[in-house]
Amino acid sequence: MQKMLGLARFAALMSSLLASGSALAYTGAKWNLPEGVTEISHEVHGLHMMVFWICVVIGVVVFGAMFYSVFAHRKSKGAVAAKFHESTTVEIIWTAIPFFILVAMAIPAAATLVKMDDTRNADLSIKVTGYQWKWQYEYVGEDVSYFSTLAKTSNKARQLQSGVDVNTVDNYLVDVDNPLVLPVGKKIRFLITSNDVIHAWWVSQIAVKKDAIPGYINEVWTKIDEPGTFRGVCAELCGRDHGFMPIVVKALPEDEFKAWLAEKKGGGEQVAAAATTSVMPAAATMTDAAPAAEAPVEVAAVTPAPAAAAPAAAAGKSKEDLVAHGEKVYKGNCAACHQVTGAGMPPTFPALVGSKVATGPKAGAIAQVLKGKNMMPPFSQLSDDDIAGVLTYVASSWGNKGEIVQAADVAAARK
Ligand code: HEC
Ligand SMILES: [Cu+2]
Repeated sequence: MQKMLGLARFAALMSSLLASGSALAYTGAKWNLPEGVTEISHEVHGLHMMVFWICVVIGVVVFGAMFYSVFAHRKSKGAVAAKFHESTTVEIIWTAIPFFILVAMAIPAAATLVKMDDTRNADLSIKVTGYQWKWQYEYVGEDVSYFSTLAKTSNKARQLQSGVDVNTVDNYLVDVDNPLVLPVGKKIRFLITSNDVIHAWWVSQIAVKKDAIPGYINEVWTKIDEPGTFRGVCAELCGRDHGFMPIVVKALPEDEFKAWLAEKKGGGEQVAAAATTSVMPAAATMTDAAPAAEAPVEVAAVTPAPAAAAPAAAAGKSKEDLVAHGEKVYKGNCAACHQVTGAGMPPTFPALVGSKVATGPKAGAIAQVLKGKNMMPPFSQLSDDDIAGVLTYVASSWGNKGEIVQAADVAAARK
């Protein structure tokens, strides 16, 4: 009877602890993982809370049993320790229970992970390139590309003896000059890479955190539910100014985004071409681009192509233009394996000099670049212009005499 009463009291105590615990967890939301503004971020938050509560229950049960035993079977009450060796039953139980708990946590977690990885059918692709110590954003196929660096106000205040009280600076160290502008309600695919060391692009409210690794392109996606400004930071120690390369994402309603993009195109901050050459200096492998082989992603633009580009595409570019553009694309994307000289590194990476595919019918070369082959990753993330340029460059360099490829040919091959 005494024992029963003790247990009941114990249970009451524990349940009241639990109740106050949950109240604390919710009122103290600022200490918790942010819920974010995407379906995935809600799921991640849900998983986090589920695992948290499982841990709480385990903690309470284990420590409860321990404290209860210490208290109820203390020496002063004349408790005598039981003497036994090995209990198969107990061992099976304490192996099986954690096993099932882990499985129960792994099932929903795996489902969310699979969803996170599915970058197919994106409406817009953004290439994110990390630099020491800034980010570059490239709206794939839109001819819009710019750098995003620490806001001047923060940069000034952070200097030694700047005399500025950092508490007076808005969004100190989490503000930038040019935020990444995105449309809400659209599936956005990020192609994340780096130009120098490993960085990581992390904006927790849109549930994106991915390493930016030179020579690799990591894919991740988001679909933002509501307009707003979301802040993040580089999450991989990348050198002296690692703490000074924040990320700001500004999500706009679709029509405002379109207007912004149109203005950006007109405004012409065209650093895209110049930057292409410096991206991915030593691409040895691009394993993460491989899933695209199973499911080639169409880089569908949110906005229609600008009017100016349409006649050009119809008439086609001159060979000189194609070659000039293609050379940059080649050096940025292909030279790592096929070498600047086109000599390749046989036997693994074939020479493009005299290559039957490169100089043969253009359909073959286009297919090779769009879909990849064996060790060659697909390059469907490049724009039609880039692929047309690079293939024309390859077909007419180093003594090669092949066909000119126009963006329209590539567009047709994507269908
Ligand atoms: C990661 C290394 C790698 C990169 C980067 C790469 N390729 Fe390749 N490429 C290969 C490999 C490997 C093959 C041979 C594939 C096979 O036939 O098994 C190949 C084959 C080719 C061929 C056919 C050659 C032949 O005669 O069989 C062409 C054309 C080609 N690549 C063009 C390109 C272009 C254009 C780019 C840049 C957009 C590029 N490659 C980037 C590895 C690469
Ligand atoms: Cu960094």
